[in-house]
Amino acid sequence: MTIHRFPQDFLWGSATAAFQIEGAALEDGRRDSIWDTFCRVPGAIVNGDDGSVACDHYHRMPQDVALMKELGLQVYRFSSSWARVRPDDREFNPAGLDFYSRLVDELLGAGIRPWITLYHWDLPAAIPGGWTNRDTAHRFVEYAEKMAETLGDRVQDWTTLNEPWCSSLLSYAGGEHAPGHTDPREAVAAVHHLHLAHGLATRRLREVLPDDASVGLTLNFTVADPVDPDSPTDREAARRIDGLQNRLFLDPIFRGAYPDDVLADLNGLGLESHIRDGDLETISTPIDWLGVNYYNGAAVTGSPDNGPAPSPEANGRRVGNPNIGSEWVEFVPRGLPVTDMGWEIQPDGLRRLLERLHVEYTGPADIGMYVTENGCAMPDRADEDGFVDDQDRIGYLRGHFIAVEEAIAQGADVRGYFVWSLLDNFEWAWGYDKRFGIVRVDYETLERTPKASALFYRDVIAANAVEEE
Ligand code: GBH
Repeated sequence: MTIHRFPQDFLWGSATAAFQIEGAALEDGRRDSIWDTFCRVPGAIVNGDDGSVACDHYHRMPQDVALMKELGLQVYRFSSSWARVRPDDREFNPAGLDFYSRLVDELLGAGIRPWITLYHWDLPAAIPGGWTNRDTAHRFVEYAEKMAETLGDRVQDWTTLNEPWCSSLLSYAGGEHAPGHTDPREAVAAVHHLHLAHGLATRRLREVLPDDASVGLTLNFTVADPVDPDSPTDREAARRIDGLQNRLFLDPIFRGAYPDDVLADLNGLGLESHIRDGDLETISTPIDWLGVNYYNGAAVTGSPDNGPAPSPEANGRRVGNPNIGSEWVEFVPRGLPVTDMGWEIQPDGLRRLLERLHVEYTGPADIGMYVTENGCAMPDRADEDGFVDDQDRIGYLRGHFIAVEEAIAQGADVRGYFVWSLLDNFEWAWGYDKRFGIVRVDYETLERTPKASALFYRDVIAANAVEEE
């Protein structure tokens, strides 16, 4: 039996996001975020679900932290809700700030390192124009500064944005995420303004935070393989998806420039018109680490002559196509096993991704990586005690842990891993239908029950090693 051992100071944790778990949507001064309003749009969310109660984490936070401690988590990645902290985009809300302060104290008391993300998609609805408006980047800096002043004495690890691909292309062109628009020109404006928000906030955080603070951001990646590696059009499809979903976000940050080939693919959508002098210097302010979210691989094909491919499915309905300028690219299943999301299970994609990022981006910048999200929705079935024997999720996690260890053995500087997610929670357009947790949540009673995967994860953390099956 092969045992894969992790470096001694490797960090093991789990991740959540405010809107997906907190609930208490209109309590203690919180106001609508764009996700609260989007949930009211008929048909936007499966079953008409919303975030008003979610996992009720806002009221059950101390018990949830106790649960993390039981599982042996060393670090907890959570997000703060901008709409709770500065509800109307005017005064800051003391009760909102106090919640995150109490959460941090609870974590530190339990010996768990707090890892904060400032933006996991719950933009205050009161901000005019959302991310199409350049001014939103400046509003974000004010919010980031306030959070740093409030928590900077206790929180070392700061993330500006989670997955700007989702908050730009999937939200303003794909229409699957709030605000649910399908306008490619709005999407490129959002891309640039999110980048700007990240760069400006990184600079401000460094001014406000103590010297040993660490600032980075989390991107989501698609490892796109050509269906036929010998087909020039399939290779072109793979280049385009890599450009649009990966390099469009990596290059401004690591190289201070948008990639030329992607600008050409987006020709006519006006991305350049949003760039002002100095923006790219700001955006490429050095970061201390890169957060890597990886869920699945994808095989791509298609041809511009075929016209637009059907857009990826949102929640059983087709909306816009997030692959702007490359709408003809088609994602095709290649017969691998899939999760309950229909996403193919391909741990080797994670190994390849980490090795590539190390060689092309984080290595040259001399920074490390963290896998800030990885996990799966599975068709869980609970027994009468609420226990889920999720051997399928264990298999998924085991395969991806091994992939991370193999990447490290090949020289990739990966310093930690966070399972998505601690709890079953509000899975965006899919509502409560899809369950990503290693802990089951009964949405009737809100009771939490660790699944078999949580117990497996506890053992992996304790051993700092994973066995091949
Ligand atoms: C993350 O986003 C989020 O950060 C988190 O909040 C969320 O709950 C979690 O993942 C689970 O969804 O074209 O079919 O190959 C996920 C980002 C981007 C991952 C699109 C899957 C491609 C699917 N997703 N990606 S496909």
